[in-house]
Amino acid sequence: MALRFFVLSVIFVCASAQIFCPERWQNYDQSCYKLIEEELSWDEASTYCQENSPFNCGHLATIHDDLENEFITYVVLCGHKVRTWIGATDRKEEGTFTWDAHDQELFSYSNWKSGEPNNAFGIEDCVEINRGRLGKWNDCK
Ligand SMILES: [Ca+2]
Ligand SMILES: [Ca+2]
Repeated sequence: MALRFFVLSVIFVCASAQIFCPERWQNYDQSCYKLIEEELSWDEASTYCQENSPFNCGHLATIHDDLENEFITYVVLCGHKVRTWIGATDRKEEGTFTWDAHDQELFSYSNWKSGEPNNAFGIEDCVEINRGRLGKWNDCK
């Protein structure tokens, strides 16, 4: 049975120039972020983010460098500190992680916990943040 975690959602703002995030969303770089505290599977979380963003361009959080990882870690800690999905998955090809959905973004950064990703029991294809250590990633189901 799939574990159900809270979701960290990111929305990409479609317009360039200055970014004004909606109320209760947080701005970082060119994006707006919001921690969604619902118990959802990774698939449900992905769908939720796509269907519940103000500009219809939301998706699970993607992370591209240490500073962004720190920002996301901080956003998650403002919630109830439960397990939280990010948008990475290796569903298409085992061991090759990519970002969810309409992401042409390269998977060029990762912050795995020591020993991860381990694809435990051969079924771990989605990624959570803050597992074991702050800011660290784990593949899970
Ligand atoms: Ca896997
Ligand atoms: Ca794992």
